Amino acid sequence: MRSTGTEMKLYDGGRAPNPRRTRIFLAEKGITLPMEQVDLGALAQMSADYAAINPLKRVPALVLDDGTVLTESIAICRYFEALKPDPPLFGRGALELARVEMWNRRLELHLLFPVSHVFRNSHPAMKEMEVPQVPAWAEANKPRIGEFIAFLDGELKDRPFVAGDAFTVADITGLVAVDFMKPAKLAVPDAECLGLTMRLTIVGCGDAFGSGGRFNTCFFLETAKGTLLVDFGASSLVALKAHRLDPDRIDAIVLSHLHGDHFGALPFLLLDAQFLARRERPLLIAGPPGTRARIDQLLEVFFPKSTTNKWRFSWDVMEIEVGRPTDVLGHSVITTEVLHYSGAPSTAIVLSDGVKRFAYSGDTQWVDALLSVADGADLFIVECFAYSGELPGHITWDVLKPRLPSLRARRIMLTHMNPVMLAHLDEVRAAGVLPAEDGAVIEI
Ligand SMILES: N[C@@H](CCC(=O)N[C@@H](CS)C(=O)NCC(=O)O)C(=O)O
Repeated sequence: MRSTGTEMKLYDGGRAPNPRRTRIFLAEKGITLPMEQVDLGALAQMSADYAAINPLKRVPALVLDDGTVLTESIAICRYFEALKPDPPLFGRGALELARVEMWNRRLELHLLFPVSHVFRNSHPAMKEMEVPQVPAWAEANKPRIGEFIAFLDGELKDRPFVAGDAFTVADITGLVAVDFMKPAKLAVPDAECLGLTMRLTIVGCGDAFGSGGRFNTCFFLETAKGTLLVDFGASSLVALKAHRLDPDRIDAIVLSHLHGDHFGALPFLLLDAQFLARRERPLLIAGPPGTRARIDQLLEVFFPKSTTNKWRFSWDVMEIEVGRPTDVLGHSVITTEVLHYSGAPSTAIVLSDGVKRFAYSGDTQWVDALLSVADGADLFIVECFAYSGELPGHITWDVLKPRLPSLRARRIMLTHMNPVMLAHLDEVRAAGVLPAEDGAVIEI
């Protein structure tokens, strides 16, 4: 199969289980790729454009640089396993390879597929994708799922991972299948037990100037407890909509600092919620001391008298005291002051849902406090505005690179890059660091 594309791209399907398998696999490998969302809710997989890429009209699909198209989530995973064998996720050596294959197939045949049959044959939203829906087939699969889960539970008593001592693709299939039980309305084990607690979508990772066509900073975090954004720069409302992320899903926004490229779209979000989206749910905005006054100024500059609006939904501002652990809708947030002038304290943020830890430098020049911000983080996103030399208020690759070994985070990702820095992403990857990409989705 071939398409006319010229740049490697993954056609992704958001929460759907098979695209998720591939994304989690890529995240474990430390591989980032340009992605395009195929909106299954809008049946975009059925469009003529997408059918030209995958005539089977399913996601995921990977288009290689030469236009070759690979489909089937596990085939795509195998492709990347061959290109980047470490860490080995399909096992190594005859016995391990076979064991991983056995468990992956068991988890597909006895868990993922039955859960999918239940979902596709019973959920009203699937009417147009599963034709005809056969409710009796959904019912027939339900007891099989319970039996297999009980069997799996017994197996997992003596070892940490499904196929042995190491995390493999079989664990990814299991994790995605169990997570898929929720929309299928099957009783799910506690999300925190599954370690599936935080998912990041990069809405924007650009600098203030839109370098590389990237949107301003905005990280979209979904946890078992809610949907939180970190920063909301001037282009972030447009970016959310471009990525088909519904602003109404946002429970809270946490701001690192009060520069336009990190909080400038708040008036547009609030007015969109008021007049277009007709939001009813409350919204919490948390930021450094001074946030309330600066949001009011912003509202008045862009939309005079908007501060006197009679809001149809409640929105509150919480000013986070620097250095004091603060609860934001069940998440623990702790900020650290960094070095970047913004008329109020500029901060780095550590946000945890109790299981996973997300850390972000905010905008800053290098300060040693970033070592403790990164310490123990599952993902540390650090700004790296420029490539060479030293700069006031921002980190450069020259400054960051020698410090990478002392950053004790599971994964490190660069953001907020200017055009020169963006031209050196190969060097970043070679150093084992992920470059952020707008639209990338990462299971933390
Ligand atoms: N075996 C394929 C299955 C792909 C598949 O069924 N994808 C679903 C999302 S999980 C899909 O595209 N569904 C759209 C539809 O059924 O119309 C794989 O592993 O990639």
